Amino acid sequence: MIRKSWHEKVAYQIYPKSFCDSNGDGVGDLRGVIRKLDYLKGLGVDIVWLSPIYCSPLADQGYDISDYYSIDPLFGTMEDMDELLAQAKRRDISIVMDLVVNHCSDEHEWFQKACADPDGRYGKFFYIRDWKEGDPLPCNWRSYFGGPCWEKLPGHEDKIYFHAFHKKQPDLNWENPDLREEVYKMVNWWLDKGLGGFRLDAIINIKKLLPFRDFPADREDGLCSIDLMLEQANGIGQFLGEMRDRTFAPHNAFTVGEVFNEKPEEIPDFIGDNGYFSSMFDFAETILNRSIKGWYDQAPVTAEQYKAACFQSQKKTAGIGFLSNLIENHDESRGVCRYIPEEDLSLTSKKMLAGLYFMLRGLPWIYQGQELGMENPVVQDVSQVNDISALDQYQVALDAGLSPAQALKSIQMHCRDNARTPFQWDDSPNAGFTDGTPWLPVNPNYKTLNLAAQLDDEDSVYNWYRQLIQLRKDPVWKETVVYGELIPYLAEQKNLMAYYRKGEKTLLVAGNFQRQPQTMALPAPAGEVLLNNLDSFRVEDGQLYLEGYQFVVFSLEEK
Ligand code: TEU
Repeated sequence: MIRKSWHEKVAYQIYPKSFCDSNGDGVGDLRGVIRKLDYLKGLGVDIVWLSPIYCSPLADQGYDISDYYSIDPLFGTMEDMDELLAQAKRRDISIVMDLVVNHCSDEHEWFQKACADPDGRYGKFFYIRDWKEGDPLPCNWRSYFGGPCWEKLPGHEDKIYFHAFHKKQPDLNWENPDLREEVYKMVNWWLDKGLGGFRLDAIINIKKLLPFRDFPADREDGLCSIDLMLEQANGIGQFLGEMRDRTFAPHNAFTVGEVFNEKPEEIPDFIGDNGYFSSMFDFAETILNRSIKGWYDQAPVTAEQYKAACFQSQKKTAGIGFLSNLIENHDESRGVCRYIPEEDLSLTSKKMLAGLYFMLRGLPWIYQGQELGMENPVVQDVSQVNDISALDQYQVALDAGLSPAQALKSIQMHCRDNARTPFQWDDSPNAGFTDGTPWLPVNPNYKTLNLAAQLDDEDSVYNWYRQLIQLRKDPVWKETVVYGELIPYLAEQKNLMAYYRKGEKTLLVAGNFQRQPQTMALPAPAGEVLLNNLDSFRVEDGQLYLEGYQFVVFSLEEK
């Protein structure tokens, strides 16, 4: 595996709408991000991914782009963006944007022109089919946000178009070279401007199984999961390889793919030395216990499952490339609420989870607020829900026979609003996020859980993340933390997640993923303790005593 400079970095995701509002309209903006660059630098961040800030009707919070070349006035201006790029560069921070090219907005000029003339140039940018009332749809795939993937083409009674996500997100036809050229032109335009690279949204969906066809229905609605078509659609590499060669590679851009459902044999093609992307997110933990029936049927993740998923991901990418490791993002619940049982949520358990994923081999990502240990808010009523995906899943739960109270409970864990509540800067009104009314309510726990309270507290989650980052960058340990081989240790021992990192030196990383204490046999005498989320480090007869949720990283003395 060829070593690349970004391997040593630490990456951070900003959800601009909820990060920092500079003008009091209740929505975070680019000037807010600029204002907080020193904060990010102080934390130790090198790469920042901005969720979409392009012009958008915000049907899916900016993942429905109506103009790829403009900034939505809600977030600022192109001058603000240029200043952000310049200011970030000054601090040696690289800015990465979302590249949302599986679909655009139905308000994008391309789609408007396609509606005006479906047989013309722009009609071929989309998947448009003839259809009349009573005909079967070209396929019975269920869109990610519910309902069929087909919608009537505005202005045409006899035509429909395909959308894998919301009906306001028509899919772009990647089979059409003319469309691909437009995409590459746009990508190069941004990279020429000085953008560091892209996070590739929903990219696995750009290759469709054609001709469209039905699969057996998996719910009462007669539709089937779109995952079935992803499994069978081959040949995405032609598009991704072409995009890399025409855009990312000549610019030496950093890219991270949002890739679910990758086929194991394709991993080298995706993230090998000359992969389509620099890296891709590891969603193996994210998708644990997903159910075809919907969110209401999804069981909580156990420590054993979490450990097995991490080790499996590590195994399949060892020696090939770097995964991007995460515990949460703007689509998921807060990791500390997802992977730690509610009754065990504490400073100690939050730090353990942070340590366990951060020390894995790969590029560590921090989602805004994660470094404070931010938690899911408790949704009291469905009328408070903003996320279109959660609203759909609420209905799915009702349709399955759950009561409204049960349905509400069922969407609480996976509602995408969970991680989208405003960043908690301090204990002033609205957590210091805005002087106006925040677009999504601030989590009421901000009075005690906020950055200002954590900055100078050396025991805080924030300072724990700083320690993790410092260790990754420490000249003595860097090679081992970044490149050391990951070898599971005592993988069979229940609720113990431990692994070696073997590089120039040997480290042992261990977390007691349960409330009860347990002991761990040491393979060799412990050397220097580099991280410990508690004070004690007790070894007796070659056994390390670990308190509940204790997490330690230490070197092993060479035998
Ligand atoms: O997500 C794509 C995607 O596959 C997700 O819908 C995922 O299956 C789900 O969120 C898991 O809970 C991306 C963006 O991250 C998301 O915010 C967008 O809504 C979506 O693409 C459409 O652009």
